[in-house]
Amino acid sequence: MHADEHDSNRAGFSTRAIHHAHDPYAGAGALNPPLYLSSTYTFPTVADGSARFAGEQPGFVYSRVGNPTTALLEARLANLEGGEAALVTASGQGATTSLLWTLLSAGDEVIADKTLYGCTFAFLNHGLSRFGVRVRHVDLSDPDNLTAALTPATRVVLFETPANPNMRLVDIAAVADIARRHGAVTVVDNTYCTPYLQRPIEQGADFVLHSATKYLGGHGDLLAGAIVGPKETLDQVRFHGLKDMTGAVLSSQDAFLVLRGLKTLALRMDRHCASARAVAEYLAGHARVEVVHYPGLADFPQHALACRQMALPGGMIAFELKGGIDAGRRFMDALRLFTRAVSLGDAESLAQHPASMTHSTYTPEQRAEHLIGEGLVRLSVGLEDAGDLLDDLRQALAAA
Ligand code: 3LM
Repeated sequence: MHADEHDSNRAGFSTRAIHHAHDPYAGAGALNPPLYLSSTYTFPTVADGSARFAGEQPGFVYSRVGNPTTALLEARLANLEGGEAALVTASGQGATTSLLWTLLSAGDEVIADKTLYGCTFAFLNHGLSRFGVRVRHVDLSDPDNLTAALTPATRVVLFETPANPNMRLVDIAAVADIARRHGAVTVVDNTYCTPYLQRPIEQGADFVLHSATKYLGGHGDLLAGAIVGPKETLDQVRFHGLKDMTGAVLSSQDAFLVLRGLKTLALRMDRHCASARAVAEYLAGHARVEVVHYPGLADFPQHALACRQMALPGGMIAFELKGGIDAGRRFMDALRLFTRAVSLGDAESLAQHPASMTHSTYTPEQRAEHLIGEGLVRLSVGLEDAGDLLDDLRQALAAA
């Protein structure tokens, strides 16, 4: 197939994840897109170089601004998220910081959900707030709270859904609608879902953030991030936030690996979700388990929203054992197949303790205020055989 035959949004998700924007018959006829290892690009004449710097001529200049391999990844991610354009970065953290440094100035205000990944929380509260940006945390699981909290200074509304680590959901369409009517932009961190499960821009959000380190790359062998949104603003992020302020540029080798990961994204997500459902149901029925937070469970408080907003309930689970964190520690130390590590979305199933690991950037008081339980255990359900995962949980729960 030539590239233009399957670029349209009529093609299915996996077809686009594998083919979009690369013509294997072009150039050398390579099935896989070339990996461009070049920091700089040539100008046929000084006039051409000047025109490229001025943005008046297409073409590459320097890889801090763009590279053909990262450009293909950007085209593919924009297509899969249903956005106008994308910009890839050296990490998810680089995506968050490059976007927010570009959108915000001193005197502006960010309204963020209660629960955020620990380093996003730290960037807002220990970073941006030192530069005259006001940060307020509001429980966005009830959109009416946003209506009450917005002020004329509110420029950005930021949230994750499901939130890392406690799995609270936010109604993207409702929150984006309220924010837009007040002149604020909505930024959704879609790391937990990927565009295979949830496409926030189609629901009214302005920007999507990703840690592509997770499911998009899918193999735990790289760090990468992405921003998807309107081209005009992403050009500002590229030429200012990324080029001048953060420099958090993705290497083309890692872009190549993310492109490889995307080819199997749908297959992997189906498997992650099916196994996570089996794990969540097993835990929910276990006498030693206090509570399980998984959007696919019928008694999950926001189950109806999950069914409406997510194609499948995802591969992440949070739960608490009876006996709190002491029991949780014994359980985690007894795991043999689940691996004790942070991060998520890898082939390997991972277990971690948010309060002392991913969310240790919050003080204990802040964790309480932000609904992050001290005893919470987080699982990223991987791609191993589900029966083996359940066997491991069974023996570790017995040991706890
Ligand atoms: C983690 N999370 O284990 P990178 N947004 C979300 C995330 O979960 C993350 C980022 C952004 C974890 C990483 S903790 C030390 C390890 C929702 C990362 C940041 O910069 O690519 O790590 O993405 O929850």
